[in-house]
Parts: sequence; structure tokens; C-alpha cells
Amino acid sequence: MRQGCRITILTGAGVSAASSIPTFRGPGGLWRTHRPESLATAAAFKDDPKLVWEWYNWRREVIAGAQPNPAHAVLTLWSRRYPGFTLVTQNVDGLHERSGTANVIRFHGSIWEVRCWNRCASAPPRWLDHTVPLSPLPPRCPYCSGLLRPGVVWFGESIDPEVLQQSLKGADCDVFMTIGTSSLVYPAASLVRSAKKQGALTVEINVEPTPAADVIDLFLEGPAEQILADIERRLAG
Ligand code: BV8
Ligand code: ZN
Repeated sequence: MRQGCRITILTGAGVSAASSIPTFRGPGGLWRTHRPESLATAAAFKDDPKLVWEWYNWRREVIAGAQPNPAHAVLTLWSRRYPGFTLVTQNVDGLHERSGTANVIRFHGSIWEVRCWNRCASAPPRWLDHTVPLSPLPPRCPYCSGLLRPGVVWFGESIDPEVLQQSLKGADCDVFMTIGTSSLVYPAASLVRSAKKQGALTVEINVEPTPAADVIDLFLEGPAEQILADIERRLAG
């Protein structure tokens, strides 16, 4: 991690766990009570837009009451210290941005953005809406009075090509850290593999090993908020 080192980070829900935002697959995770396919897909939305919006509205309320935690803070410090620092997040909560990290690559979009479900011509492709709680549900497009949808990437939907391209470029780095993700969702989980192939030192920070283990050079077991603070103490020491 010497000065000038090209660092790329991929984060998942584990980085927001210390901000009391539920993860998806861990104990108490969001997917414990619902099946992903029953909420985070276009088909689920088409079938019951109100139910899907009730879930996102509830998550927006939880996130609005949450604060970034030391894991976000250390990554913000590093984003300012290392030129060419790249942060790709699978999280849609906006906590990296709120903690001051610039140019966050939002691989799965943002829960704070909405889009017109009809993609009507007069509406912008997406826009920010921080209203909490949203009411009535489902929210309506102000341009065509059709349905609004959350500005996130659902299962079976493609990643924004520009975002994918920027993220793959970020995989060409000296150190790639995958932090707080179960490495189950693709194509996000392919980034660490691409980094390894290009000669990066790969580091995983997680409370348990993940399916990325076979391409990980250094596994740091423990909570990201503690381990990142510990690394920063050693770097600044
Ligand atoms: C795509 C929506 C091309 C936003 C999410 C069959 C049919 C169709 C598709 C597929 C298929 N098989 C595979 C696929 C591809 C599919 C996929 O990967 N499925 C998996 C589940 C098998 N992917 C897609 O569909 C993607 N698109 O492929 O497009 C395409 C197009 C058409 C047809 C086919 C392909 C789109 C993927 C995006 C899906 N959207 N969410 C939202 O509502 O949030 S994914 C969802 O999981 C979240 O967004 C989250 O970002 C993502 C990953 O979860 P994690 O962040 O890793 O969280 P998780 O809870 O799982 O893990 C937390 C980790 O933290 C754990 O490891 C835990 O140990 C650790 N932890 C906990 N506390 C701490 C900690 N670590 C450190 N410190 C702590 N304190
Ligand atoms: Zn519209």
C-alpha cells in the first residue's frame, strides 16, 4: 500500500452492516424473509409494484436513519490519498458517497434514484428522489403518471455498460480488495478474478470465507470496520 500504489476496492453489504443496515444473505439478512426473485426482479415489480415498493420504501427509511461507519471512513481517506483509487460498490445505500468518497462506481445502481417504468420521453433516464417515506405507493412518474421504479439493477437486468467498462478497467490494479461481499452475484463477483488474472495482489476482508477464496492471496478474517481501521493505523503509524 505504498504511495502511488493502484488500489481498487469492491464492497458489498458487509461494509454497511456496522451501520445497522441488514445484509442480504447473512443472519437476519433481507433474503431470510423474502426470496430475491420475489422482490428484486422486473417480473416481481410487474406482478405487484406496491409490494416491491413497500420493500424499497422500508429499506430507504432504514438507510435514511443510518450513518456511515468506520469502514466507509477509512475508504474515504484512501480515496483521497491514492491517485487512481477505484471504489466499486454493489451497495445501493449511498453510504460511501455520504462518507465523502468521490467517484463511487455504483455497480447495482442506487436506492435513492428513481426511473420511469415506461421510460417516457419527457422524463430524464433517472433522477434522485430522497423523499422518506414515499407516499402514496407505488410512486407515479410526474411526466407521464405511469409507475416509477427504483433506480437499482434487478436480477436478470444488465449492468450499465459504462459502469461495467469502468469497473473492468479498475480490475487492472496493484491491489484489489473485495470487502463484505458473499461473492455470489455476477458479474460483480468476476471482478476479483479479472484482477487476479492481471497480476493484482488480491485481498478479501470478510467475517467468513467466500467462493472467491481460490483467487484470494490474503484473507483477513473479521469485521471490515475493525480490519480497515487496523490497516489504516498501521499505514499511518
Ligand atoms: C446480469 C438489487 C446479465 C438491488 C441485486 C440465471 C438467470 C438469470 C441471471 C442469472 C442466472 N444465474 C446467474 C445469474 C446472474 C445473476 C446472479 O448472479 N445470480 C446469483 C444470485 C446466482 N446476476 C444478475 O442477474 C445480474 N445481471 O447478470 O445481467 C443477464 C441479463 C439477463 C439474463 C441473464 C443475465 C444482476 C445482479 C444484480 C442483482 N441485484 N440487488 C437491491 O435491491 O439491492 S443483488 C443483491 O446481492 C444486492 O444488490 C447486493 O449488492 C448483491 C450482493 O450481495 P452482497 O453485497 O454480497 O451481500 P450479502 O448479504 O450476500 O453478503 C454480505 C457479506 O458480508 C457476507 O459474505 C458476510 O459474511 C459479510 N459480512 C457481514 N458483516 C460483515 C461482513 N464482512 C465484513 N464485515 C462485516 N461487519
Ligand atoms: Zn414517465
